[in-house]
Amino acid sequence: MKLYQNPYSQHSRRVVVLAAELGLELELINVDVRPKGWGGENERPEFLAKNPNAKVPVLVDGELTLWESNAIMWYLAEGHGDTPLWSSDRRERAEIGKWQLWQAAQLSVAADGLLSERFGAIMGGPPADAERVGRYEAAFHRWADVLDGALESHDWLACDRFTCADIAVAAALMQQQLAQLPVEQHPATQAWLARVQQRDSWRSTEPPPMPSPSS
Ligand SMILES: N[C@@H](CCC(=O)N[C@@H](CS)C(=O)NCC(=O)O)C(=O)O
Repeated sequence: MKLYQNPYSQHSRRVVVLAAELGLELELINVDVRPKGWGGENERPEFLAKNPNAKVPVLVDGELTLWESNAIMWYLAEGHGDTPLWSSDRRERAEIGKWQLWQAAQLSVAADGLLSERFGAIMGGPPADAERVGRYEAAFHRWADVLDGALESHDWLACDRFTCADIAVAAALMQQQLAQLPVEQHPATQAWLARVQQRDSWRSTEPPPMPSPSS
């Protein structure tokens, strides 16, 4: 199986961490991903044929070409057979999937927004817009409060064990430093993130230091 991805992308990372947890070999193909209009490989016709959204990750498994990181996670987890990271029980699947959908719809929007404001400025884009940063930060705190609430009395997000839910949500926070995500103001979330980051699957998939804007 081939995964078109970028090592600094939160959406790619959740798939790569899951593959490491499952002991799955994926052929990683790095895509130079840039915002629309910046001439990235993600805008080339051959990539758009795989994902018309011009986004990573994309999994290619024989005849199947699949985009959306959480759909890829479900495909890999189900293909692996019985794994505690996912479930054959429909209630558990719903509980785990709920967090993955929440990550995509809520948390990642705030985290990606802060990253694009702050990192975009470093990369030569327009300076961060204070009003937009304020809105994304307020949204980030709102969603991190939800995480704190779930994690105050539980070590993991779903089913009282480490699952796809923890991988998907933790990956959304992978650019904590660069995006200046205020995770430290959310103690239960910070402690849980440290637990995820101690896992071999997280450590072994850590991206190399970010190249400087001039290189
Ligand atoms: N919901 C998508 C989000 C994918 C996404 O936003 N990927 C970013 C990289 S982290 C991307 O390729 N951005 C390029 C663009 O938006 O033009 C998923 O979970 O796969």
